[in-house]
Amino acid sequence: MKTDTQGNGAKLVSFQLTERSDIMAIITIPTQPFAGQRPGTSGLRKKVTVFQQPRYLENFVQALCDVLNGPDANGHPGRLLHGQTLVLGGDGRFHNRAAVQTILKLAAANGVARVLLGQGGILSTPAASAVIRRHQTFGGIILSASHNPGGPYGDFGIKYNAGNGGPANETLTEAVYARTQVLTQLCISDAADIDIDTLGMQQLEQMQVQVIDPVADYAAVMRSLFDFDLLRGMFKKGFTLRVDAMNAVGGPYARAILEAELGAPAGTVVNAVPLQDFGDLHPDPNPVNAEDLIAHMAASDAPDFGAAMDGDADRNMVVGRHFVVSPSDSLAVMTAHARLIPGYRSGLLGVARSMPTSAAVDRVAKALNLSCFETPTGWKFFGNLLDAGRVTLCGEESYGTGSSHVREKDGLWAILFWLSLQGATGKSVETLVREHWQTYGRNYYTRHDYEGIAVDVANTLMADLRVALPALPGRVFGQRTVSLADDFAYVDPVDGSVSKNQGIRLLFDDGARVIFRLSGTGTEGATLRLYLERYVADPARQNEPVQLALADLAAIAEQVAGIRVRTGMAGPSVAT
Ligand code: VG1
Ligand code: CO
Repeated sequence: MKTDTQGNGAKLVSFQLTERSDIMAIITIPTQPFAGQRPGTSGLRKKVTVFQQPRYLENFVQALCDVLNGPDANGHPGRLLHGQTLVLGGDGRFHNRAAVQTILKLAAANGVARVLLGQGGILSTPAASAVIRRHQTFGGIILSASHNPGGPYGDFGIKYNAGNGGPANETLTEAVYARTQVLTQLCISDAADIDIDTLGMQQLEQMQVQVIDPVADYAAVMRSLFDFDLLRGMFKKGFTLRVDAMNAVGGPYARAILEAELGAPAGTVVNAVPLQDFGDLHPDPNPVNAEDLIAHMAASDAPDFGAAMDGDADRNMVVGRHFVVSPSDSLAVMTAHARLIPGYRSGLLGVARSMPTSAAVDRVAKALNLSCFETPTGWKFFGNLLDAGRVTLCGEESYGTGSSHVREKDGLWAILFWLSLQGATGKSVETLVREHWQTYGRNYYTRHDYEGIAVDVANTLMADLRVALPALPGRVFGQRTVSLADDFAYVDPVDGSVSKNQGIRLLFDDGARVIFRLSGTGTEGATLRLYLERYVADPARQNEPVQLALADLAAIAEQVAGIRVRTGMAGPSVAT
């Protein structure tokens, strides 16, 4: 051990064995805080060009390591991360490979003993969660901006998942943010890049890097939940499926499980090779972005079942022949039939949905006598409920469903679930949903996104709504009366933590809802999300086009918030 100062200002605090200048060493480098490194709904997401700034990624990861290392008894830097194992991988988007190398060098310098790295730096978000859980690691770092566009001018992202496999809670993400704002130095190895493509063990400083098959652990979890023989039998009998992986990370997982293991014909998974820029597709699986899949499912020779996943393979869209399933309905149908699936044969502990997700699942929960929780948007809020054994299935309106098998939403899991439902009942996607509506009623549902709004316009709109809230209850709009108007706040039933300002909701006396919320995943301007929902019990009135069925609620939203006047937009940029 020796202390020295290098020409670039970096301070050499230790190096190994000899004093040869090419030997790898752990060095400290002075740094300065970057503003705005606060994680949003799901991690820190910024333009690639922002992440490419020298020390931008380094600062965030150093802050994370500092927080994870914790203070010792005297308030000095602690060593909680020392000797621990972390999982590392990402969705393969542009900058993924460079970021992996940087993070490995920081991890090695900050005491991490071992990293389980997905081969090529690849791990889908649910697979990363599965690896953390199966190998009982300290936690993991996931590199993804999920459904955001990729490529050199697209987005990049990073988030930390804890030892339960789930996204860090707000206490931790806030602590990391606070640390980024006072950081003065980085501790990093100056070793050469390692080979991230060859399976097996390598050494980086004192740290072992184990390059692992990104699919193996995840596939093992799927095998434990679903009846693979039943699914194999379906394909043998000619069942047809089209999975659009949108040139994103889900491709290799879907190919390995659906085609190689379950015998679906080659070509069942399309856009199956992950590309750094997603081949210019927007890997957000909704009917607008996955229009090619929608077109195939509307053709005369449509497959029996269609599905798509997003950039990091945690989202799913379920499509039948000529029939698109809303994510909120998907959660409700899955809940109603869960016992048909081996992994859920003994029943569910409870269910949870994010606040803007439709209340369709609430009706199923009531009928099955299950507890049903309403959480803020973002998967991190399901973690405590899952860990405490209070819920088994969770879902969000944004094409996300998942269960206690991991602590992330899971796109391919949802596809296997729906495939299994069709195999077990012999019914089509459309029949399953229509029968569901007949039994439970239909919750017409849509989300209108107003993208690229000026941040101050969006903030003023929300602030004005907050001011208007107290006068809204009792106000009559056409046939409806407002029964409740508030800014959603959540008290976590497990740890009592409080999350405020989670979206403005107007509840009406007929069960309809209008919700306003600002997105927390974008990287440019603000996105206003308007969520509209209306309940119809009468089967004779369940076949209206969705936008038509909700037009009167959209008009109420406009009357209350003045979105068009404020934004100058004639309508939403996306309505799904
Ligand atoms: C969006 C969705 C939210 C989801 C989040 C992360 O957040 O609305 O339901 O959990 O993305 O999904 P926001 O704050 O933009 O509304 V993913 O697949 O992008 O990690
Ligand atoms: Co995602």
